Amino acid sequence: MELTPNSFAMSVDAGGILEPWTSKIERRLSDMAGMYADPDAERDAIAAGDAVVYEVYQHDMPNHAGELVVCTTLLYPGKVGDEFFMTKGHYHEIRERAEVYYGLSGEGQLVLAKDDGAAEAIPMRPGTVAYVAPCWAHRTVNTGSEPFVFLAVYHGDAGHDYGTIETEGFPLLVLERDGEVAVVSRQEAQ
Ligand code: S6P
Ligand code: ZN
Repeated sequence: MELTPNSFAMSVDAGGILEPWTSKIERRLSDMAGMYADPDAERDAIAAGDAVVYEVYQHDMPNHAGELVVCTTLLYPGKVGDEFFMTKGHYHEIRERAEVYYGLSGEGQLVLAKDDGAAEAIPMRPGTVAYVAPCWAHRTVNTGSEPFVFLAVYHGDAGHDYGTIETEGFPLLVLERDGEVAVVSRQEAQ
């Protein structure tokens, strides 16, 4: 496999878009159907316009542990019922692959979970550098009223396992309760 031969610079523009990007992901509510806690609110939100929840601008790299993939995520503000807009969330296919998140604008929570049931949430704002340790699934949630934008850096061979989260979900939900941001266990929310 050919490794990236030369060093180079990237930049993030005022709108949070990484330049130059080589691939873009756009996810709407319908692309993550079944992931929000309130199925009726989710169905209504999809019927009411199926909003774009987030976009990812990525500079792809060779699939090699020695490479680092860089990308920005623009997670839009919104709610499904009382649950804030969020990413699908994933484990890395190679579980031991860590990741770094760097908050650029807006505010949110980084929700983390491990397959032994451990879970936690790290608040993120501009300037926050969050270390996603090996073996932790991760999801971000926009708890503000502006786009929550962050940069991520991860190993070229990490891969993404979405299926485990699609089946099991996260143990923690991020909800608006009495006008406040509340991180609650899924059992407590039901
Ligand atoms: C990649 C990294 C992020 C997410 C992005 C979208 O390892 O964690 O770039 O891909 O925030 O989230 P998701 O869960 O749909 O990939
Ligand atoms: Zn990741």
